[in-house]
Amino acid sequence: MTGHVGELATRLDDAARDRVAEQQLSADHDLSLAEAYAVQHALVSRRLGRGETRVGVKLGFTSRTKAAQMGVSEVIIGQLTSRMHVEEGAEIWLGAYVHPRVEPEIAFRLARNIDPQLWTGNVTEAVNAVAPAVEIIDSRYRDFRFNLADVVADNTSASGFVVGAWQPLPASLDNRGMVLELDGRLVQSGSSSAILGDPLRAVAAAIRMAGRYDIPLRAGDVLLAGAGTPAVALVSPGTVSATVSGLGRVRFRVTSVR
Ligand code: OOG
Ligand code: MG
Repeated sequence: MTGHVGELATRLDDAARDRVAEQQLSADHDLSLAEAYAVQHALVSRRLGRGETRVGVKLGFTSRTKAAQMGVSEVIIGQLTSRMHVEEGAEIWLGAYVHPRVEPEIAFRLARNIDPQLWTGNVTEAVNAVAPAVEIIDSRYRDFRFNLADVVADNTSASGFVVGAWQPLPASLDNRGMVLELDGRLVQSGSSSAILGDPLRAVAAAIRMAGRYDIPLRAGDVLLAGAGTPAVALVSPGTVSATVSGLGRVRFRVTSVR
């Protein structure tokens, strides 16, 4: 590869730290998917080196409307760290981000450490709880634009996540309404079936992809299945909430003053 994995990871890490959008890596690097995941690992390692811990994984582009919004058509996996976790009801500061967006998600909790090579394919053995969630994505790239390798290298725009009350896994999770509201105003609505036809399929997809790209899966980890609708830009203070029918609502606040 021309350029170095560590150097590219530093570029993206600095962009997040300085909250200044960076030029797409694809402008001067033709990264393969494997190289892009190597950059993602280096980026996450930098966070771990600062004392953050790995707390889960997330899928991207599991929903067609979401993939269409970004012009990317392949499912990707990213890594969640402790610093990205936002408590339900807590307040985030807009100034901490480059150009944040929010999207309604479904979160699963891993029931055990999973070795993808040994996994039997039984979803109910892999996860033991589900919750409504909001993902805060924040591309480190200019204009929130990227190709597949760019967004993989940038840890799939992972920036924050808020998880509501955990509950036992119901028999089915498809065909559930998913709604995103800003200050009580409906801004997106969709169905959980948009997520790979059934969000439970996201569990299998995440395990497969974690195996392929060497991402650990541990008991208690959060697994974000991917947005059920396109994302919405977060530009002003207020309250963000996501509701998933039958799973309830999760809420947090946004402020423009520190
Ligand atoms: C990439 C992340 C996609 C999802 O839920 O589909 C994603 C992006 O859109 O910036 O998190
Ligand atoms: Mg997402």
